[in-house]
Amino acid sequence: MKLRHTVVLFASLCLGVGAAQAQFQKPDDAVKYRQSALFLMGQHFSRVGAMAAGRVPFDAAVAQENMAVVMTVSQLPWAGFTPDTQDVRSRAKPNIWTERAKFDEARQNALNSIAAMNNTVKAGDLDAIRRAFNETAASCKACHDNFRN
Ligand code: ASC
Repeated sequence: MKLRHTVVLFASLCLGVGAAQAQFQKPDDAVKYRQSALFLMGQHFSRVGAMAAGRVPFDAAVAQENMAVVMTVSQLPWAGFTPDTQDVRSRAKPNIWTERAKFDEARQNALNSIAAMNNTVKAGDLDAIRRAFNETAASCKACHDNFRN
């Protein structure tokens, strides 16, 4: 099952971000899709975080590669938050759908911080990366606090 998710996500990435607009065969697939994308974002974001926190040595090229993945994959989860997934068991809170404008704003804040952090990572100043990482992590957390159980 895990492998199948990975294959689906990989195929979607190959097709480009437009694939994020794809219809899902069933609500369960939409949930798996968004969870897979958010899981990958977390994996790659935290690799940069480990450098920002000094847990692993800073390597500019590795940081850039990881941020490039975060930039691409962060386009994907949102298409999986379809209203028909409200009955699927997950940590998503119902106010995602009742306060959609607020949810979309939280998403945009996160995407903006990710883009700003990507520029910082490209520039390579570790102190600035640390600040950008903290801001991005705060934007992830704000969305989780409001919209995730
Ligand atoms: C991460 C990750 C998140 C965010 C969040 C920030 O590395 O996987 O979901 O940062 O924990 O508070």
